[in-house]
Order: sequence, then structure tokens, then C-alpha cells
Amino acid sequence: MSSETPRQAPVIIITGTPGTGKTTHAQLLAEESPVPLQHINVGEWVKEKSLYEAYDEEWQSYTVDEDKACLLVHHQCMFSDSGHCPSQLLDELEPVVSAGGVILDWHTSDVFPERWADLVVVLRCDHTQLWDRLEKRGYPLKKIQENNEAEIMEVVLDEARSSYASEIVIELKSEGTEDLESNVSRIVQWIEAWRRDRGI
Ligand code: DAT
Repeated sequence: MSSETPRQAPVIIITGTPGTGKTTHAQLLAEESPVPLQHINVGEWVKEKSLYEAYDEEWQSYTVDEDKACLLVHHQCMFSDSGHCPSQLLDELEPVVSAGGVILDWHTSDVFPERWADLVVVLRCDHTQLWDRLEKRGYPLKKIQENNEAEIMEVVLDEARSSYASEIVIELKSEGTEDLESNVSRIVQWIEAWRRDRGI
């Protein structure tokens, strides 16, 4: 829309299989960013806004209400292929995200409109290390296996690559504190360049 004011700060999606370090990265990035960035943990947002339908005990996951948000069944968005997400979740996020200055932290990225994202970071982790992290989280075996397989099959990376322009998708290793620090400083540099390019 022509009436939209240009963003003063970017929208960064941080995605990855659960346990790869999205929230850890998003928190550090929000602290170190040269511009204020609001960290939105989309899973928490869904819970807070009661956009979920039910809590699935077996999977220890929330099933998102299909009328209220996108229908997510065990991390698979049923509407991702059709591109028609009947989503109240997106409606709720729209005014916040379009203003810019947001980090979206979620294990899936293809439900978001392409125009939202200035940068899509896909975190990757060695699957044995991921297994340990998810075990420590107390996930049921089935859920650990499912996520582990998804990481090996590069499900989240493929999804990001097929949803966004290749030049804005970056894949980053998240296996140790050094990775965390270097990833965040790389994103900070990217934010500085993004602002310079726009004369901000
Ligand atoms: P996610 O938000 O992707 O589910 P998280 O940020 O909660 O993941 O991290 C899961 C656990 O793994 C948490 O105990 C922190 C740890 N972790 C994640 N990335 C890490 C990294 N690069 N270095 C060290 N620990 C990391």
C-alpha cells in the first residue's frame, strides 16, 4: 500500500527445528541490536491469545484452532501448499509486524506473508546434539524422533527456501556458544547494513 511508511527497523524471522536455538538467538539479538526489536515467540503468542484448539497430551503440543489461526498438526501447516491460510494469527500479527522492528521466532516460516520478511535465519544443529537438547526439555520420545528426523531431512530449511527469495534466507549453525555469539554479531552487522542502505 502506498500509504505505508517505510520500516525503520527490519523484520527478521528466526526459524529452525525445535531446540535449534531460536529463542536463545532471538533474546540475545533483541539485546544487541542497534535498533529496538520486539521478540515475538509465536508459539507463546498463540498460547497467550488462546489461538490454539487443544493441547495434545501425547505430542505435548498445542493444536492451533483452524478458524482462529493456521491449522498446525504436529508442526505441519495444512495450508502451506495452497497459500490460503485462514489465519487470525496472521491478522493479529499484521499490524505489529508491518511496522517493522520485530523478530519472529517460530519453527515454521511459510505461513507468514513473504512481504513481511527482510531476513530469514534458519538455525541448524547436529542431530545428536539436538536429541540431547530435546531430551533435557522432557519431550516424549515420539516428539524427539519426529523433530530429529525433520532436522536431518532439512524440513525447515526447505520450507524457508521455497517460501522466500534465496538472497534473504541464511542457514546458520547453532551448536555452541561461539556459534550463538558469531551468528548474533553477523545479524547485527546485517541490520546496520540494512539501515545504511535505506539512509536511516
Ligand atoms: P528453540 O527456541 O529453537 O526451541 P532454544 O533457544 O530454546 O531453542 O534452545 C534449546 C536449548 O539449547 C536451550 O537449553 C539452549 C540450548 N542452545 C540452543 N542453541 C545453542 C547454542 N548455539 N549454543 C549453546 N546452547 C544452545
